[in-house]
Amino acid sequence: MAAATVQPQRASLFRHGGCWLLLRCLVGAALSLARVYYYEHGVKQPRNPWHDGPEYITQCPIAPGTNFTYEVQFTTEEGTLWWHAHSDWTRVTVHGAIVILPPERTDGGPYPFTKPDAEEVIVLVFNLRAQLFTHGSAYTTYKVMVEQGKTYLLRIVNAILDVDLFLSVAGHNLTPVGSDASYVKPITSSYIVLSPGQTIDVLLSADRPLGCYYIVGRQYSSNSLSIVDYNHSNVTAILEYRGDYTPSASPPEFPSSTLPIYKGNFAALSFRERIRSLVTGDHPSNVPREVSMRMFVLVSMGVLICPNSSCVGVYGNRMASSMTNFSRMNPTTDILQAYYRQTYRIFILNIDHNFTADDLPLNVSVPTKGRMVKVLNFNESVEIVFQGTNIPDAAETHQMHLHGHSFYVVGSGVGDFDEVNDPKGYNLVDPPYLNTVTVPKSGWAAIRFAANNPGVWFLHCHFEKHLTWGMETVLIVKDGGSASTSILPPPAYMPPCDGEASSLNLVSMV
Ligand SMILES: [Cu+2]
Repeated sequence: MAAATVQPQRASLFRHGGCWLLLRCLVGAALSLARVYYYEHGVKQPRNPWHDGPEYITQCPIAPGTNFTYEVQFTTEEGTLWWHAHSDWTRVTVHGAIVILPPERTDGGPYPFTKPDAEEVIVLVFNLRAQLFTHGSAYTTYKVMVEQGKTYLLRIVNAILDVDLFLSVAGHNLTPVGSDASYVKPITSSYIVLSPGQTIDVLLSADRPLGCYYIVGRQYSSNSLSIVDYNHSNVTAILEYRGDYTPSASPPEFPSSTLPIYKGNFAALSFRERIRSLVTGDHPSNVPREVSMRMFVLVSMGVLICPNSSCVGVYGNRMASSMTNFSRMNPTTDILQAYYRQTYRIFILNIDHNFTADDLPLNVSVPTKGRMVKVLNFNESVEIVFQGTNIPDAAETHQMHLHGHSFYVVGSGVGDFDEVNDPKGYNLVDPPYLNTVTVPKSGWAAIRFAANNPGVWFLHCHFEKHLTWGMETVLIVKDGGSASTSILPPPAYMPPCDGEASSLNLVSMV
């Protein structure tokens, strides 16, 4: 039985662009059962992967009773990001918003849009009654109080583990002005959609009669109903006008006509198609026009074969997910230390990628377990096309998130990527600049970025179950040949690892 709430901010860290933040993580008794890692989602951390956080990628666990201080440097980010634990599924409750204001001003400006009268941070979570860890207002309906005639900036974070979410406010339009801490062209929409890991900043004008209006989130379910049913509950909060009036005895107005249906594929695609970078003199687009490294990356569900069909997944096997037919497994030490100390070897395995054939090759539905990496030269101009599959009848969206970089989403579509014709439709003018891209169900998404941040950076699906099942890899960006283009030395203390592999064996993914 599920109950759902819209969660107000748990913790917000307000800083200005170009500044540093020290985030001290003390692992005490409350978290003694879990060894944790923290991660500042979307913060680029230039040359400093030591303070990025994901488990066995850039560090080993912070043991109970110990602490580790993260240095967080904000550079180009402006808007809303968030931080969360990055170990197993602990981020379900260990998270909070980060608000990065424009530089040099302390009054919240200058924004490249009409200055709002007030701001509100909303972190979206689903609370299951079966879960022990809930927030303070878990079972109460959250209220956003507004005054008639004023404009509000809602900073919305999707912190849900595995659910894309539609959100609509009864009687009110929403105007996105930023996403993933990058400004976007203002558009007027009656709803938004955002995937786990994504943030959207929207303006809302309180221009309706005094009263109460529901803010409603609803799962956008891209699964096949034959595989997974969707969550039928709605996530609700109330937009309440202040003023001298007698509230109606009736329930608040519900956004019945504007909130998309659960299976609203078209609504999700059409909203995302409208999101474009702002592109002004102060906020230019630097999308790479030429590409020096092109990667085609299959993102797929699959199974690991269990002896005698002894597992509870499909046909008695164990569920898995993969990138380019490899399902990632964690090492016993972290890849960053192995890279920095040069105690690793990279192997190349050739795996057939012909997943579009009618007679599917076994290695697509049964991925190979491996520790994948892709090594990139400094400042390489990279294009990655993520291609979703429908194996085994498990097509759904994937939310591919890259650490250490934001990227331009230059194109996306449904069906198989056409390498001849689809690039002709790329948006190289004002593509959105994000850190998490949603790959449409049974479709593809293309991103471009300059690999200008030396280090070891996690690339993974932000659906937590897919990450756990192996839809993850690592990009290693090599040093650029000078001190200012090289990875920083490690801090004096890094949490120790259980095992120190003399040589870590890795697999090149493409
Ligand atoms: Cu996924």
